Amino acid sequence: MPDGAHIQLAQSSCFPLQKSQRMAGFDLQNYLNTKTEAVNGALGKFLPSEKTKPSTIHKAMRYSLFAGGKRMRPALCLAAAEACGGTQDEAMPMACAVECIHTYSLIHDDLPSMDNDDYRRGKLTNHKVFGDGIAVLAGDALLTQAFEILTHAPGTSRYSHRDLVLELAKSSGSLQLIAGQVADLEGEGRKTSAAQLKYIHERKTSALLCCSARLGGMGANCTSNQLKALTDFGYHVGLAFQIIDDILDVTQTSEQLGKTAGKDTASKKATYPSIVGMNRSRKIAEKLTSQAFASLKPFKSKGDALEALATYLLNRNK
Ligand code: GRG
Repeated sequence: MPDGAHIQLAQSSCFPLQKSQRMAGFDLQNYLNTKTEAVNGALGKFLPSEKTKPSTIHKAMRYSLFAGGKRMRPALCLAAAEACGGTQDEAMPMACAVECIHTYSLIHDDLPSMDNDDYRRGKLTNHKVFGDGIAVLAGDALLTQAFEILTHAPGTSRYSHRDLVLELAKSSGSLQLIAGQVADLEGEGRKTSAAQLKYIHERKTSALLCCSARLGGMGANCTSNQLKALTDFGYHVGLAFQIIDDILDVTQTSEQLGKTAGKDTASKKATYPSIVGMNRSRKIAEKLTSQAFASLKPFKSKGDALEALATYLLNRNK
């Protein structure tokens, strides 16, 4: 099994949000392990092997892709598909595509010209191992690979293949993911308001998490009401995810996170804890998670995996 296939869930939580009675029987650890293994297997098949020439680029792509990420975006995609009555196999190309986009963004974000990080996913960053040039290309290649993988998702009666491509392109393009990164870069060293920070979080983080859930639903031919519910869910979970990420940067060690901790404080970056304080940040993340739960009502018990994922994302320790 590739590295990182098993994820250890947080043992304790400082958050009061509890699992509902129905959810108490849901084995998220097993769910995540199963999904991660399936996603890693599919990614391994979709990507050219390390031996394929030019082997340096395929080694570099696989190095970061299999470095042990939590696979939250694919898990949300697969869980959303299941909530809408779809199958894992149908949703897999979309789950793999969002993970390729996510990994590309991490490789580029770590470059010296961006966040300049030495560690990611518990390993040296891509450019530290392969050099800046190959790291740029590995990110580019994963971005392109995502759309190639998406061609394996044929579309449904409600959503054409074009709709799926548009969804991924819009979420990762200059109005969303890239826009968030631009605002982040341009905000460095400047006073950032809570509204500006929300703008960054919506685009840098929430957009791709939301897209993951929406693609899962679309691939399962969801109704427009289900798509709206998944959009609300993904948006709120995405914002909560980034606030927790900001909190963990302060409270956890580099070893626990697998990347350099305390960077936001050291670089005087605007974060929720720095703007509204730690307690208020936690309360906001909890409220966002409650709002995400509320969007799941139409799915009844079929939304259990999504609810469990949202709870995990709130309580995670890495
Ligand atoms: C397009 C270069 C470029 C950047 C876009 C996504 C992004 C903006 C930058 C990456 C760094 C960052 C702080 C992103 C915010 C989202 C986030 C918290 C990513 C980390 O996601 P996890 O915790 O990572 O799911 P793993 O490694 O577990 O997959």
